[in-house]
Amino acid sequence: MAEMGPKRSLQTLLKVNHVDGFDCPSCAWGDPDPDHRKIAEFCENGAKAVAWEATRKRVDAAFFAEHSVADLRERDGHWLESQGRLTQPMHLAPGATHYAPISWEDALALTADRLLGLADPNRAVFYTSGRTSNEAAFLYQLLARRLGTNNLPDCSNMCHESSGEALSATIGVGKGLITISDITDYADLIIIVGQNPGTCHPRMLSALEQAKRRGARIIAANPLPEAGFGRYHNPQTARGLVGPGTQLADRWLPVRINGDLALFAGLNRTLVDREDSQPGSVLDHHFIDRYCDGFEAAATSWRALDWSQIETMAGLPRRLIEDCAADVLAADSVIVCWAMGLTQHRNAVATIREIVNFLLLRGNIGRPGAGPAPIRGHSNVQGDRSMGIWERMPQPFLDRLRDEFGFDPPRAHGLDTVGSIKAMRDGEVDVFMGLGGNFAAATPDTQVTETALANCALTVHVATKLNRSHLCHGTEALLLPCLGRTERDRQVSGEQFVTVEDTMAMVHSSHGRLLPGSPHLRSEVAIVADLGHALFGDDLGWRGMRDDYAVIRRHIEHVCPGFHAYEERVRQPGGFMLPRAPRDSRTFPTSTGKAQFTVNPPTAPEVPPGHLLLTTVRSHDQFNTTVYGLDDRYRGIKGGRRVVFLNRKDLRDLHLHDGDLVDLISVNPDGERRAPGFRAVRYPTPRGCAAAYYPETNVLVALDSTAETSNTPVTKSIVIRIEPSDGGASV
Ligand SMILES: Nc1nc2c(c(=O)[nH]1)N[C@H]1C(S)=C(S)[C@@H](COP(=O)(O)OP(=O)(O)OC[C@H]3O[C@@H](n4cnc5c(=O)[nH]c(N)nc54)[C@H](O)[C@@H]3O)O[C@H]1N2
Ligand SMILES: Nc1nc2c(c(=O)[nH]1)N[C@H]1C(S)=C(S)[C@@H](COP(=O)(O)OP(=O)(O)OC[C@H]3O[C@@H](n4cnc5c(=O)[nH]c(N)nc54)[C@H](O)[C@@H]3O)O[C@H]1N2
Ligand SMILES: [Mo]
Repeated sequence: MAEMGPKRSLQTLLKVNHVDGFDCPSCAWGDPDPDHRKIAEFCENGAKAVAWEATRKRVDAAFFAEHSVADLRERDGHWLESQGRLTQPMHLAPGATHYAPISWEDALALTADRLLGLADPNRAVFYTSGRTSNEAAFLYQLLARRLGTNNLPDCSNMCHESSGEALSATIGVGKGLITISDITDYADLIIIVGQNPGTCHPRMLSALEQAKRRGARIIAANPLPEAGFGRYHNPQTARGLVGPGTQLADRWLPVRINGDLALFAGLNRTLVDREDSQPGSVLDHHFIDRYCDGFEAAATSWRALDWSQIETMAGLPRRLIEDCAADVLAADSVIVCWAMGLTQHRNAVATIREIVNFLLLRGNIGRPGAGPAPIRGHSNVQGDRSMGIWERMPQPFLDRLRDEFGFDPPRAHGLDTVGSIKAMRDGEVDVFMGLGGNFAAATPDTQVTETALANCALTVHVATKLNRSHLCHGTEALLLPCLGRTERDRQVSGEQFVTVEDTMAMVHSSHGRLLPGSPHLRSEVAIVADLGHALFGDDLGWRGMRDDYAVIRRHIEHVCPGFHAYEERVRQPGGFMLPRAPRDSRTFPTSTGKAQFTVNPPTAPEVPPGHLLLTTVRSHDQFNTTVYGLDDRYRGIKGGRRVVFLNRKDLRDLHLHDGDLVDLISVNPDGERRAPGFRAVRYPTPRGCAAAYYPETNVLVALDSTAETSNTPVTKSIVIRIEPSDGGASV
């Protein structure tokens, strides 16, 4: 209410996730079918995201005249975004101290001029954050490839890339296989690993509550006892407001940070042992024989596992793992949900492959209430990938793009997020463009990344609000303000809607309802289309695509698999579901045509004596680098974000007390990195395991520290040392 005022609040919030409204700009959780939606189909954090965008505060030309870039660099991210919405294009001239107004035409001409002047199109990088609509994303990748580069890094490189890698290699499709009704109506057992739905996907709790009422069991594996797993009061039912609440998780496994591969290997070992002693009682032999390859090698590796090693790595006693296996055996259908607690480790891809093994053993794929469920982060991060935002799109996609538009897209793989930072650092990039996001704050090795961005000749950001990345500028910089999800988008042919895909692969439309925050704002689609026109004239029909987004959807229909009759189907209430062959027909489009069992020996980061493993998490008052406030209600933190959660015994061993000020020092092959001034908080983390908030901790993550094959920065298992602080830093 403070951000939007009462009338605007009601007008806006009652349109969130409704058939005639807009898709919530927060997380990627799906919507119930149109008949089952509530009047208020949003959560507390969705409301914050909407209010943040629909605020009445403005960052206009006067603001930039008042604040130099150097001034603004002294402010934290929370302050920057709190100043309000960007209102008009701004330009930072070479050597200038302040951003100054520029016309749209000049801004786009300048960008086009620099891009056309590149010695090689691969000296440009086009970053995307996952809030971008399908239409804007499709145009953006088209623009990059028309220019001649596959340098399309995105936030997914830091997010579910490991899930995509593991799932494509084993089941042939890089997406999750479930829908909401698999949870609410069918699953007997739901395992939630490395995910904090209470904060990050709050509407998932309603689905879990329904599953519980039907008798499903829930297991949570998490080093932290997250609030959502305990007593849950559904704020949207009368019972939830007054009743005793539901205990959501039947079992909580306080796994060690990065102990999940060992945990699932231990579970698989237990299942195979039981099968060996009672043949035919555990495994789905029909499924394994007919649909899978590689079972024998995997089974042999499990039989050879050493239990004491598993217990140490997982930080869990064998008994507990065997109890879980008993839950698994009692369940006809099992879903495993996961998020960043699994994807941001060195062995992340192996861990997720091991989860696939676990599901394959009992045929928990391709039937109701079963399957892998990577729960995506940004509201359209999955859609952006479907549209071709990826530095490594498969050749058939590029062929279709060629056939549709009549130019030959580049074939060599482009740069991902970490690759882009390295290339910028090494002076191999001249132009960085960001379609949303906060590249400087979200990526690892903050100091290196900020210097890397400064190495560019031109940095261009399409954004709704001011953030750190806009202040880590190249020699010259542009800030291009765009419409948000909540706002009306009017083009020549009339009012437009955009489309998005949620984590359940449901594609639906999103209609902004508010008047734009400033008359100068342009839609992301219009900005990209106009840049395309400035670059190439109307060769690919950029104008027509800008004027009527249905024209873009017609192209998408021809280029992106699963989008036939796009316009018609997306206009149906609730939209349509994209095909996922393993779910639909137990077809596995892998290289062998079968689902692959894999061998994944458990590994764990080496932690020298006196050191700890640090995981970086989100508070209840933030959306990624957007910090709404300084509290984390569910974890009992108030008024500050520079805190480090530590086990009681670790505190004692370090001769520290709750409330002491400490520095965090990460230990990397190329040297140490320090994050000063954190308040120690006693917390029930496992021994040797610490937690602190992201993005403040990204200074600690070495650029070279990435997951095997997915190249995702290792932000959830950082080896650190803790020292008393000299008190020099702010808290
Ligand atoms: N309110 C809110 N919603 C969001 C976001 C937000 O910032 N705020 N971000 C969005 C985005 S982009 C994403 S990707 C998702 C992120 O959603 P999550 O992945 O749920 O968010 P994180 O805070 O990164 O939390 C990871 C969880 O994994 C646990 N964890 C950490 N290390 C390990 C480990 O080694 N093993 C296991 N088993 N667990 C571990 C942490 O304790 C925490 O509960 O949320 C989306 N939704
Ligand atoms: N240490 C650590 N690092 C992490 C993570 C972690 O768990 N730990 N998580 C990683 C993950 S999962 C992710 S997804 C990334 C997130 O990385 P990003 O997606 O790059 O970051 P966000 O903070 O989501 O971006 C916020 C900015 O987006 C802009 N914005 C908001 N809405 C819109 C819009 O509608 N259009 C446009 N054009 N701009 C908009 C605003 O200017 C806002 O400041 O961070 C990663 N980094
Ligand atoms: Mo994410």
